[in-house]
Amino acid sequence: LAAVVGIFLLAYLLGSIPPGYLAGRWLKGIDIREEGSGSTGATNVLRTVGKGPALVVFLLDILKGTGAVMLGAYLYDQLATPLPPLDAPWVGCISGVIALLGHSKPVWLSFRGGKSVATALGVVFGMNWLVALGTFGIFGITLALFRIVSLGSLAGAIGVNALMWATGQPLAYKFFALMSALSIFWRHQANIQRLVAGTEPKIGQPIPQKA
Ligand code: NKO
Repeated sequence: LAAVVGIFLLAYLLGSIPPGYLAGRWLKGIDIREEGSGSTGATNVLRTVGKGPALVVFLLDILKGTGAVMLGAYLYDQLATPLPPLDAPWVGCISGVIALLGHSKPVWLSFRGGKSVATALGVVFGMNWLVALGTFGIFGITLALFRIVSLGSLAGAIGVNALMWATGQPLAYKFFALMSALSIFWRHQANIQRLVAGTEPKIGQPIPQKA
């Protein structure tokens, strides 16, 4: 049991590494959580730091999720005494959810982090790369059509559930997709309000000041 707790702790720590925050600190000397949308995600890095850093943050945030799910399932597989009813997909799912928690609620940053989009995509990459590619495709098409990142993220969060079911993934993966969609929608409340009001900024644009 201690080993399983260790695996999940590792997933949290991995998720809580904050590339977006460090980009702001190191490159511009700012606390990115006080700028733009206040998120430590790649979109806010693009908005407040720059294009190159945003791409690096995006890739690192993905890698954190992929690392958490792959490492979790691998380490669990190495255990001499597996704990039923947990099997590798469920350990991957739980590691993934915990990595999202680490990303959005990092202990280092008084629990204020990102919106769990890129890290969730990374977890899905660790589960099934074709589903992840499809999800990224849905995001990309939505972004190309509307030029609004948050809308793409929300479309991807719905789409990943459809793709998990359409391709007959393990129940644990479907469950992860549902949990991450709920988490993503929850963390995009301010974005959804602006989308409805028609004031959500296009990619790279500043957040409008409230009247
Ligand atoms: O600052 O509030 P903001 O405008 O920044 O940010 C809104 C944005 C927050 O997300 C990010 C992460 C980087 C965006 C790149 C996303 C690429 C892939 C999208 C996959 C879609 C959803 C995945 C669900 C998987 C379970 O939204």
